[in-house]
Amino acid sequence: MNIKSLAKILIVGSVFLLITSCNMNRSKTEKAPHTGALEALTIWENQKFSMFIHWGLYSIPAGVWEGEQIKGYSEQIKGHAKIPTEGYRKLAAQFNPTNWNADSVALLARKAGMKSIVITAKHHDGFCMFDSKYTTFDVVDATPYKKDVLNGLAAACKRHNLRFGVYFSLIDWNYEGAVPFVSVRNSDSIPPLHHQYNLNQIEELLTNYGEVSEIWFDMGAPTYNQSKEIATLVKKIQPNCMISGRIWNDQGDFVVMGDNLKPDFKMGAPWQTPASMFPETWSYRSWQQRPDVEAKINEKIHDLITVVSLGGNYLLNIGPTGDGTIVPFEEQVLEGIGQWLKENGEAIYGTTVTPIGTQSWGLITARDGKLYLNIINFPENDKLTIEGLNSNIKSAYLLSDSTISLPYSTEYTGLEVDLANSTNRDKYATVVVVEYEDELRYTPKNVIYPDGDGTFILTWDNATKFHSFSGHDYYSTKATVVKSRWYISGNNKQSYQVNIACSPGAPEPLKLSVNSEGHVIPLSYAEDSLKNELTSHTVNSMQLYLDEMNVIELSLEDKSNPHKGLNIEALKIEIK
Ligand code: H79
Repeated sequence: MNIKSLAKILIVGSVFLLITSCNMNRSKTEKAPHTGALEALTIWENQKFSMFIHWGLYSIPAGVWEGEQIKGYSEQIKGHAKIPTEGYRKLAAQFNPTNWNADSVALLARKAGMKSIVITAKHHDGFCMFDSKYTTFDVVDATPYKKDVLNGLAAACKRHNLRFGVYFSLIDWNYEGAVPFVSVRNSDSIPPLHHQYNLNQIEELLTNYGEVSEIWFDMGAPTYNQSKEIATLVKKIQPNCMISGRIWNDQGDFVVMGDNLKPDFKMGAPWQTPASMFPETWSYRSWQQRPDVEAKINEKIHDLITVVSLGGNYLLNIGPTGDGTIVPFEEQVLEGIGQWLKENGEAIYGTTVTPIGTQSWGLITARDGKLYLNIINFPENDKLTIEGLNSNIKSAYLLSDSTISLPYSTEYTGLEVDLANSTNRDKYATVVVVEYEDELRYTPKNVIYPDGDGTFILTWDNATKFHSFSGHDYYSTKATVVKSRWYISGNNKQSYQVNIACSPGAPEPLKLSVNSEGHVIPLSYAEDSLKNELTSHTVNSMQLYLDEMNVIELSLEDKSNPHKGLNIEALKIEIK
């Protein structure tokens, strides 16, 4: 965008800064404001790996209707096969899952290394897997099974030390007060009667099943007020229950990626990838090809590592059959992941994101003083390199066997670990631990050096951007930039002048932080903010002690909504 066509201007207020050391470990996502919420969010973020269960009446036809294999997600067979509501309701008479054993399911989740289970309380078909007093189309009133599935699973989760969450679709193909089924686009509006019905059932879910770790809303196109009202109700009953971003209108606590999608960019809000065993379906499909368990274990371990290395949670789904049997293939996949985690879980649980991006050989996770190099493609020359890493390295060894120490060298361009004598290689992902002293020192590729006049020029283009998702339904959701960051390579000059000119889409108070918390420059809009040109405003001379490597971040001052974007069109920050 032409800088001259910018509409609004903002300038910095004055502030004197005292800069201490740069700590690049502090690259966690920004958290919600009050302590209880922050704690609940941290617990949720630290789960890393959880079980999703798609199970309901649709598990009985299992992707076949009137002898025909029905394409499209099998949990939506009513929509895909255009089954009339009366006919679909009759499935309830067949629901008697004698093989369902909530304890076995919970134990399988434990064995897989999962920390919670999220089950479909109600999917788009409107059938409730819990005893709802607002409908008879539920597992207790309408089936020969007569038992409340959620109740049994919540109790089993408690017994086996797992957190318990529920999936709840905001659309309903059974409820008379809902918009009649139009298409499997599933993004219909929600009439007032249906909204009230949802609120009633959400209240039941959060009242009758003990602590609910997350409520996973999905689809529909609620209004802003409807989303807000649902979120308020959830927090009123269970303040620590995490709300999925598919409540829409920025009312969720965490962002949900599209089905089976991982971000290929950095995230600046808590987030999760929901994944199915095969992208074709979530619920059981009798004709699903399940060719190769090991290949699937490999795929899912790599996805888990990728998601965690980007700071997210991985929610991996199983689809039990109509009689409650866990599909053996799915059980084997989970056990395979669990075995890997048993040896390598230290590289996953409680880890943080590093500023070091994806490497050709794999992905990096971290905790204080340690980097975990998760090798996905073994380098042919047995050399694992991280360009730009200049920390004081203490040791390098295999996570699975710390007695095997690996030779390493630190050249001026970065770190190189020699894998030649690491014989103990994992068939899915080998993890190398690198321990370092002091802080993590890393020079990213987009580091900014002073220009010929000794000025650092920070723009929207040379920023590292951190994203969230914002939208009013599945299809309108777009990535927003919630934070931008610059790495600048400084010297010890003590007095820098900072000039900022910025064109926001809508004026919101911003803040610029220098080298982590505590050194914040509040930004306010200038009186003349409707000028037509982005002119450079010489503001204040301030004392800025720059380290060798410095992290400058721009974000909204008000962080109460983690999804709200900066809404910036163009920006120029000069530090000279
Ligand atoms: O419960 C599962 C799905 O039934 C539900 N969300 C997950 C967790 C869902 N309902 N509607 N949608 C998802 C809309 C999804 C649409 C798309 Fe696609 C998924 C568009 C692209 C990927 C499915 C596959 C439809 C087209 C291709």
